Amino acid sequence: MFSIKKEKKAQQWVNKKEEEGLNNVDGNLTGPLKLEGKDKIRNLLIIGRTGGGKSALANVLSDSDEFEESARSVSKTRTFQKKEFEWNGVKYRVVETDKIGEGINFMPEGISRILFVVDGVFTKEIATFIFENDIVEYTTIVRTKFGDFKNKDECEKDKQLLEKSGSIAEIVKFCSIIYVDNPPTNIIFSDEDDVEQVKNNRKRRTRSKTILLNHLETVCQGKYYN
Ligand SMILES: Nc1nc2c(ncn2[C@@H]2O[C@H](COP(=O)(O)OP(=O)(O)O)[C@@H](O)[C@H]2O)c(=O)[nH]1
Ligand SMILES: [Mg+2]
Repeated sequence: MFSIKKEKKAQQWVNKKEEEGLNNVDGNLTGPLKLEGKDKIRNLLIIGRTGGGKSALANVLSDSDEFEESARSVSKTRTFQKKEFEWNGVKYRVVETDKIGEGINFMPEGISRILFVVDGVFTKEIATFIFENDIVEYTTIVRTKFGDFKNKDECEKDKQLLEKSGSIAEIVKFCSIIYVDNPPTNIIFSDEDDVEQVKNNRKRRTRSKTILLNHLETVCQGKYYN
């Protein structure tokens, strides 16, 4: 639950940001960014519940199938798995982990961005986790399995609903939210329909990748978590 103390902390944080004059453009904080060289690797830490789509997202970003995706209920996420890739001449390292603390230890250069995968309802627990760990500024909420991800109006409607939802509203206002859909491409073909389905799913993944990396290009400017 969101305690009064937490809400106070949240409010203080918001006040501080407003005093600093940081504006909230399209959900992204713009502030005095410390620009780093292009060679500096940007670490992306993917966190979120089991089955939310962390491995799928890691594969989509790094154009691979090395992260094991599973529709089964038992977690397939290894405690820590990483892969490097490049986008528009910038190097990234994507890391999937269950434990945020471990992720930090494995990345000496620090974390450029935390990708918090949310595949359904944005709960108070998620908001509390983000506040408790003081990661509001470094977090992008990646809403996976969002069928209408290509439709700007639908994404905007969802965002507006979240911004009106009580104690999680402030978090939503200050974290960026990106909508994607990364449907499975590891289906065992039974017929022609499956072949078509996978073709289409690949296209959706490519589109999701572009949306997310365009966003990361603007927010990962050497702003590190630690
Ligand atoms: N339709 C759809 N399915 C997804 C999406 N992301 C993941 N999945 C599927 O959801 C299941 C769990 O995904 P996985 O990446 O293994 O979750 P993890 O436990 O968080 O690593 C797999 O069957 C994925 O193919 C998505 O954005 N859309
Ligand atoms: Mg996984």
